[in-house]
Amino acid sequence: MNTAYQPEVIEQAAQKYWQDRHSFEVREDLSKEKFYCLSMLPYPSGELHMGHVRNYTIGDVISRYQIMLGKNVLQPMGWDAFGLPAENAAIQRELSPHEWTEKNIAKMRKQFKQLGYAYDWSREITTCKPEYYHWEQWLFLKLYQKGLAYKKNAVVNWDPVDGTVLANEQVIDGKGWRSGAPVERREISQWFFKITDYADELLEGLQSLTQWPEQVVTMQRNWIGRSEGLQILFNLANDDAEFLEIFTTRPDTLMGATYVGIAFEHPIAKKAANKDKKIAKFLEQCQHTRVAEADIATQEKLGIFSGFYAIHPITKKELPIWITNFVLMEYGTGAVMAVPAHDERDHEFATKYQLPIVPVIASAGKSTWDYTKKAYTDPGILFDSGEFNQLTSAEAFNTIADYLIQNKRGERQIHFRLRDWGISRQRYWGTPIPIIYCKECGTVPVPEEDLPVKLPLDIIPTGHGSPLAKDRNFYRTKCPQCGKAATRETDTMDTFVESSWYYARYCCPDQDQTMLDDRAKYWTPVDQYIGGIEHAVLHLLYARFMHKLLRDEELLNSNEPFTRLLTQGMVLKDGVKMSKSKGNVVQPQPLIKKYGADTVRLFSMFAAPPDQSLEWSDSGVEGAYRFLRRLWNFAEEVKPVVIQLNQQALSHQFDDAELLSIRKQLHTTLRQANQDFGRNQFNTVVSATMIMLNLIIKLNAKNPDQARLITEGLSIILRLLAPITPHITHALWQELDFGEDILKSSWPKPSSKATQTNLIDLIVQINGKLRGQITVSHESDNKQIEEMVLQQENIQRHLGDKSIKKIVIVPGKLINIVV
Ligand code: ANZ
Ligand code: ZN
Repeated sequence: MNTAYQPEVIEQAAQKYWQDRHSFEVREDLSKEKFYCLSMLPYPSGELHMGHVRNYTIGDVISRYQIMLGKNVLQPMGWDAFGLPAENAAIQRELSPHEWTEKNIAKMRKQFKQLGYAYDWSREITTCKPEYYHWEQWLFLKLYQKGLAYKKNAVVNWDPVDGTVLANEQVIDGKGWRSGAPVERREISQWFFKITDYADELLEGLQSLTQWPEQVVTMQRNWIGRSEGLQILFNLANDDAEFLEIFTTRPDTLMGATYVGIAFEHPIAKKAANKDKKIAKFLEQCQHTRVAEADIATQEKLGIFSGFYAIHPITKKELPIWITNFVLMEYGTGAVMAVPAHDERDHEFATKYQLPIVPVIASAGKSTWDYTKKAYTDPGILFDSGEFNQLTSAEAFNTIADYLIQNKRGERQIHFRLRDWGISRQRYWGTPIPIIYCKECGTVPVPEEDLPVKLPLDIIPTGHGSPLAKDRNFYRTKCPQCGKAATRETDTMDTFVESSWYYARYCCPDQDQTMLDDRAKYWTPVDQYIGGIEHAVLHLLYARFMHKLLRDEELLNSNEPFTRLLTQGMVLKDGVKMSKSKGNVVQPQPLIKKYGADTVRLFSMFAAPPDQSLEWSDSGVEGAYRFLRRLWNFAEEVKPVVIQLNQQALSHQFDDAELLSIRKQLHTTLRQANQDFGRNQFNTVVSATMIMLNLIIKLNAKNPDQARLITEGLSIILRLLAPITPHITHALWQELDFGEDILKSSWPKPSSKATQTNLIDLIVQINGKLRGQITVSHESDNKQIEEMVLQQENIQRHLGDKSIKKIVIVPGKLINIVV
């Protein structure tokens, strides 16, 4: 009796099979090659969306494929459980973030299990648990000892009504998200990790990441932003003792400098403001409209003349000093020599404020470039530059640099765009920073043996003030040095800290004596990491930094955390990103219910290559389901014959040309599919299995030779699909008696004998028009070939009842039927 395809039944059975046998729980095993496959851990929002499904299915396909290749595969899962959404939800619903988070995790874990992901659940990590953040605090102390964690003043968004610091996401159009009050910028003391100490290594390490998307490597390189240049000293006019330093990467343009630009926080700007109310007002305005660094380039350029002049170090001319909103205080020296003829920003500003534009560089001596319209920013040859005329930009860089250095007016410098990582958050739902403040002893680190500093769980934040400062039990403590009353740090750590080392902790999640043990050295680096492109810069950079810190603590023994990176494309609906805010989210849950997890997995792998965006399509899901049902029904139909044959099929000698040809197609398709698996191109693997099914479904199972080919074909299709649709393939593998556990079967290899048969493909034409193709044996004579061609269904259709005048055969090439 044939059974119908019932995804619910077979999926539950397969999941139970894996669970009972602990199929995905792994240990270190030196006899096997290890493979660590990791998908970025989710934030437990409570809702699984198609973006998650796609991400986690890609990781699961890769893991299962590697298992079938015989490797020792680790694929863990956990929860990035600290963070603002929990706190916001708690404020809105008046329940503790802890409760909210726990509930969401339970919901999502259940959904993950329904999707059949091959996770080693015994290693599950929840970052808001003390067992986890204990070691983060421990590392903080190590970094503090080394001076790699330190405190300095930094600006925050301050909501004056709620009396609280706001995250950037909580500032909407310059106003607090709850109070609606205009947000102020306040400077407060905060904790930083000294990532800049590792800037050079983080940059150089990029060269070893040959299996990362180039785009991500470029983004990281730009973020680190190494610039070689010159710091130049300018004296101020009317005051020999006063000077100003600028940083430039283009000393070759020095003779074209027409003004100096300074940041509004620059000391000279402050000095100017003391003398002039208009300037003071301008500074205040800058303070309020400050934007993110990324937007500086596009915002309207504003400025005001400071009243001061700088003296050009070579021409001794007086250059006006302008206070501007496009020079950053945090970069270089907070001051630039402006060369409007050769820099776009300087040009835009000079045009707006009618400052002179003096060109000094052209592609070949003098040029036809209209410098009043647009800056010429390429290197070139110098003119109107006195003794430096005729030098190339590169030569001039060095000549001018040497000249200024000799005159003690210049210094070669390397600057990085990268800033130290501000890890302080003035929030409740995060890892407490293990620091105590004592009136007598100052800043005192919590002793290691007092860790973890536990976050109180029973707080329901109100959105006013700092919740941790209000919790007396937490806030008030004793100084570990003098024993007197002291207070705890109420800042918590940026949640990026937890997600920058979790991959290592999965290797030894039960270790309670230290942060990482030798198991972490066995499993790391992660062989394949999968996640969204939105993490291209920060998360990946922080994890790379953390990896180096852990290596320097001798807890790890490699230089980079992730060997190969796949950034999956977005899921779109009608061309726009599927997202809650757009209201176009498709929930996976109802689809799993209707079609089963295998269909959802198959669709998300088939619809596009993993790194490209995927357009959602209901009919595509329907199509995926139909394919699986067709596979199931066919397998059920041929089951009795397959069970009889499945032990011998592979060694059989076929001599029928048509069967040989089909077998050749099966194996060439398999060869391509295997290549595609290797390069994570799963959509074409799926189409390969569709082609294969089409090839064998036409065969007649009653014919013993054809039945053998059906058996071989099915065994290949099932194994190719096993990583993608693990449940149906698990069930059919057993049903057809191929073995007990398809994951333990060997990966199918194309037979070179099958693909190198002495078969040739001939084109079939009717009156010179291409009408088909046939495969014949090398040995077939013309008569046999003619017979075969005329039997072809599509040829018969084209011929209809027309009478054949003659058949021309060009050996090895084509057959032309003349009618
Ligand atoms: C003169 C000049 C002429 C410049 C020219 C460029 C082109 P990167 O490559 O990013 O390091 N600059 C320096 N400090 C700055 C700051 N704090 N805020 C904004 N801009 C600043 O850029 C270095 C260049 O950016 C420097 O070289 C300086 O302008 C500007 F034809 O100096 B340049
Ligand atoms: Zn003390």
